[in-house]
Amino acid sequence: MNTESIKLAFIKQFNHEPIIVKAPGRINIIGEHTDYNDGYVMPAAINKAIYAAVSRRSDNEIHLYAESYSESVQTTICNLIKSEKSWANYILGVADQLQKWGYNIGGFNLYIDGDVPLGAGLSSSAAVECATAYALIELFSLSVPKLDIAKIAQKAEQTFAGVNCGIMDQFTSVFGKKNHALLLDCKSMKHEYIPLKLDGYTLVLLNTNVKHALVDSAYNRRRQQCEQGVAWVKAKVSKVNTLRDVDLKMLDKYVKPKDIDVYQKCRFVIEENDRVLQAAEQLKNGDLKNLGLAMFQTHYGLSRAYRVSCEELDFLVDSVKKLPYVLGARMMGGGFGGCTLNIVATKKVEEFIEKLQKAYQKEFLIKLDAYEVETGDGTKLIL
Ligand code: GAF
Repeated sequence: MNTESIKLAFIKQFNHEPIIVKAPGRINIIGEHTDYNDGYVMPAAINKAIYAAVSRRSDNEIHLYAESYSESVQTTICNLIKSEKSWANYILGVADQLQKWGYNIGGFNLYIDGDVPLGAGLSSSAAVECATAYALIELFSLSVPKLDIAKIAQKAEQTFAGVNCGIMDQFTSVFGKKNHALLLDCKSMKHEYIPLKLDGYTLVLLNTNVKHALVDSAYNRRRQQCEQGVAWVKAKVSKVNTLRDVDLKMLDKYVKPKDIDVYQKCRFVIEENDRVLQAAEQLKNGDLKNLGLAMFQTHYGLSRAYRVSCEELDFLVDSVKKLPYVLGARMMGGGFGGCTLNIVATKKVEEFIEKLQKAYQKEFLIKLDAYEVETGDGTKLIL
């Protein structure tokens, strides 16, 4: 996929010259389901991206075309409501939010394509939102701070896609930096770039190619449970506002007696925040061995306590635990399918992929896709 081919496809569709924006997908090294709890995350942008090509229209209409679906949607900027086509909602949601934030936009043509695998937990949706936001900002010469671009994109996902997501995916798509992980404090929104030095090791994604039903409602339910836990603590300790302010003692005292399920979920988040801070130090010190162990612990917690894993993800993580050349592995993103992230000795990557593909095919009769991950830069104008 390159700038020229996207430009030509746009011209074929709309008969105009476009400007083009590229927004990356992301991996998350550690810090899962912590972002909407004001916690810590450590993701990185990847070299797979969504491209949005746009041009102005002289009327108030919005004409969209998605290459991956060979589908188009048309509406107007005065009638921004949810579409039946879910891909269009990520774009319309952003146009709606820009207006709600007080930015003036006119009619536009938008063509979208990309190589972020869809539904694989690599944040293709956040990449679509960030690409759209950035493209419209350029097209209508708006001045929007970078952090607000991420927030507008996040709000679009919440309102038009119905997922009450945190800020991690959109933040990473906007702020990502090649060869670096991002340590983000989702409470203060302060971030730090940590060089991703993997001497002799490679990050490999294994895509289960499954996405189990009701992912969005299960995600929203987890968030509600965390909020319920906070409410029970807050009733006794008024200074508490999010799980970030809660410690394990408070949890044991005020949440455990009320609901063991809510307790386990809150506990996972508090422990995961600690793991992220330790993992950041481990990465800085080149201690990949302990970083890998932390990833296994995160997976265990996501599977048993937070309960957002599935058979296929658990199988992949369990299968690699025994391999001496794999330092760590875990499911990534919202859960219930998508990819596992693995730290694998570079010289064993081929053997690793072949082995897992065979085992997975045998167990589930499903093809396992595998990608070696490279990091990439955040959202930018490329034409
Ligand atoms: C999804 C959400 F979009 C993120 O905000 C984050 O909560 C993640 O799941 C889980 O860590 O990707």
